[in-house]
Amino acid sequence: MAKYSILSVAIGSALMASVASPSLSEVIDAAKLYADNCAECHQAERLGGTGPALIPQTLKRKKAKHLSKIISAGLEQTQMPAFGEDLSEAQIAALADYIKQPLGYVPKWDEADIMATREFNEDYKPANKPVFTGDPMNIFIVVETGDHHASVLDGDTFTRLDRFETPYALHGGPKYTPDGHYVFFMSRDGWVMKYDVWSLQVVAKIRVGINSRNIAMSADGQHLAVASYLPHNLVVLSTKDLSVEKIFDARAENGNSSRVSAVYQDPFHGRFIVAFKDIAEVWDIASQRAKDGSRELFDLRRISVPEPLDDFFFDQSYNQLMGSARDGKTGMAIDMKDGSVLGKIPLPGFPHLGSGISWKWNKKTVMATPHLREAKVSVVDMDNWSIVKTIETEGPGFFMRSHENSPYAWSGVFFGPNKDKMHIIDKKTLEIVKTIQPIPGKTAAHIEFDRDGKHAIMSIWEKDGMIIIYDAKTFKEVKRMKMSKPSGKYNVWNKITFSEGTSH
Ligand code: DHE
Repeated sequence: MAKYSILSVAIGSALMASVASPSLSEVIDAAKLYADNCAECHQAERLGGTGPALIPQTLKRKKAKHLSKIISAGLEQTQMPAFGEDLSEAQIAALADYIKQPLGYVPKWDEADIMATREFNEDYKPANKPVFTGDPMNIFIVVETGDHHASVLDGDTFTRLDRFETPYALHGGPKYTPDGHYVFFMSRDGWVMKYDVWSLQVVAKIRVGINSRNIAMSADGQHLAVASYLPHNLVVLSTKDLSVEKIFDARAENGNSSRVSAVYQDPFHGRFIVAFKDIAEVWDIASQRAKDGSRELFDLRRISVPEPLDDFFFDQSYNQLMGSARDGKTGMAIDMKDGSVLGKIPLPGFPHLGSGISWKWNKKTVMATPHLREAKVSVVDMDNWSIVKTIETEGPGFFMRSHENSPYAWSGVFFGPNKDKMHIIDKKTLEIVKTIQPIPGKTAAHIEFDRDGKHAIMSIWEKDGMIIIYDAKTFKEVKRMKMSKPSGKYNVWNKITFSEGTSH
């Protein structure tokens, strides 16, 4: 595997002045400390360079105490040095506080800025067929966020075919081209990386946003859309060479600007569907020219909705979507034709619709979603958008998975004292039939099935973690493989066929 060098980013001129911490600036000049010690790698305005962006959107829930520890001791397996000997405790605390301050403006990051970051792997050699003997449709990608790598696994033998460095802090599912040949990753810092699954090599990468949310592949595999909070936009790249094809400024009809929450592929209508954080619109963007000529490529159709909705779930036809309202208590079903409300669903406890799955139940289709703040899984009838059942769990969850060939749905407890537990739900009775606790005290999260649904693969979401492969029928362990905080796992077949048991 060729070595892939990290790009040093030319950001500079596009940016504006930083915001100092008022509380600490009287005593310690945190902005100067930052400029002297951090700016070289993390960029003068904290937007990221060879090191990640140091802004609240990227640092997320990391507490100042935790950040102080990193500044003081450095980070293993990265180029982040330890400043504990050079800076006082108070200076380190001031820096930790400083990087948690909001930017206070929306940074510019235009086509020229984006294209200046594109880097091809010079050692990349394409292959006209897979260089491995296993089934290319049963390949898994495992994202390992512990040390920012990804592993490629043969899904028949569960052996590792490759392991490579990814950009820092990937988020959301990687997206495959429809033939499973290439896969694209996105990091919270807006880096998009293209990887060739057949030749097992990184192809190229490019920084599309400053703080990005997720990516979506067009049905024809030609275009990749990238949703960002910073700047407020949706960028479409060519999947061939990662060049910018189109930038949509995220502005409502009335001119209001918004963060873009997420972008989704609708495989049946040849379109991207875009969710916004701050404006009451959903966008439908043609991801291919309509055969009857009724829509040009990238034609934008705005759908007005009653309030900002994000975190979508779609019915299997993609004619209706379910979004969560800002209050974190309600789901809203929307007709994609005109934005009319088909139903309001009481979902208190912050449902995570993006993790929802669906299946046939009593001749209907139901969807099930975990909740980020409450210990329950809600099961919703997708014909009339009513709650069929609320399943009590041992703690709030994040991810859920099943497979067409499995009678069970697996749903992990992600938060709280029972985060080491995984529930297995019977899709017929809607009852928990088993709760497993693979390693007490270690977070058990995120399941993915293999192509045939015979095995369920679980993450032990810890730095010294692993994946555990289970027989999906008997729930017996088949194999363990060490991994560094394995987050999501993504099977080529389940992804490209839009399996109802997996997130899309
Ligand atoms: Fe995610 C998917 C939004 C926090 C790990 N997450 C998604 C998707 C959305 C989303 C919209 C679907 C995108 C896709 O795959 O194309 N996530 C959000 C949030 O709004 C939230 C709650 C807050 C935020 O800061 O963004 C959030 N997510 C997290 C985390 O804290 C997680 C656990 C750790 C991390 O990596 O940041 C996390 N999210 C994931 C993963 C997926 C994901 C692993 C892909 C799941 C899949 O199976 O497809």
